[in-house]
Order: sequence, then C-alpha cells, then structure tokens
Amino acid sequence: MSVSDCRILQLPVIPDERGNLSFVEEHRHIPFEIKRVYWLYDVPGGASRGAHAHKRLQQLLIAASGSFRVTLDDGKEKRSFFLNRSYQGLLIPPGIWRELDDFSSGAVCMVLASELYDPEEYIRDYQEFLEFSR
Ligand code: T46
Repeated sequence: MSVSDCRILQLPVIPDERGNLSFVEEHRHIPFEIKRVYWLYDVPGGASRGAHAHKRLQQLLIAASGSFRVTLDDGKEKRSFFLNRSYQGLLIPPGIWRELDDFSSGAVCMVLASELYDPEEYIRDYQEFLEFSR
C-alpha cells in the first residue's frame, strides 16, 4: 500500500435546519466491516498522537468536531491531510505510518476500524516499519 491509496471519502449529508446528519454504512460507504469505533478527545494543544502503523487494520478517520492534521508515510513518500469536516473521512489502508497533530480546541477524532484492538498488530518502531514496508 502507498500513500496514494489513502483518500478522503465524502460521506452522505442530510441537511436539516435542526442540524445536519451524516452516516457511514459498512461495505457501502467504506470498503470494510466496522468491528470497532474509538475516538480521541480532550487532546491538549501541541500534543501529537499516532506514530505507528498497522499490519492489517483499515481505518476511516473523521473529524467529528474541530480539526487536526494527519501525516501519512508509506516508507517512500509522505502525504498530509487536514481534517475539519464531519462529513468527510480519511481512509487509511494497512501498512501506512501515521501521525496526528495540530488538534484544534475541542477536536474529536473518531475512528472506524476493521479489526478489534490487538497490540500485536501495531508497528511502533519506525525502522521496523521501513523493513515491513519494503
Ligand atoms: C490510530 C490513532 C488515530 C485500547 O485499549 N483499545 C483501543 O481500541 C485503542 C485504540 C487503544 N487502547 C489503548 C492502548 C494504549 O494503552 O489506549 C492506549 C492509547 O493508545 P495509542 O497509544 O495507540 O493511541 P494513539 O492515539 O497513538 O493511536 C490511536 C489508535 O491506537 C490508532 O489505531 O490510528 O489513534
């Protein structure tokens, strides 16, 4: 997988004067079954998250509130996305190193994931990641 396989998906929007609504359906809007949902919140100014890759996990990252930057790295090339719309999701296939930073106040990063939590599935060492990506 390469950073060119990572892309922004436009999710459905139901506009409503009471407030808008967006949704995601597995295999329809995203190409995997959703096994887990988690979210990052109350991120202090200047903090960064991530700095790892996944061996099998696919994810969709959504800025459910506020904004943040996601920098992706396939071992050869880097690509940055700034997420600030709750109707967009960043699709990240396996084997991509990611770092999240520049969180706005009140930002919520919601993640839809294709696998249950498994610490063995993470690559947290960058040199190991480079070997894995070769
Ligand atoms: C990712 C970014 C965007 C659990 O016990 N269950 C879970 O489902 C998750 C996601 C984490 N944890 C535990 C494992 C660690 O002790 O929560 C702690 C913090 O996890 P981590 O250091 O992996 O957090 P981030 O923000 O660096 O990464 C997380 C996800 O792990 C990762 O998949 O892509 O958010």
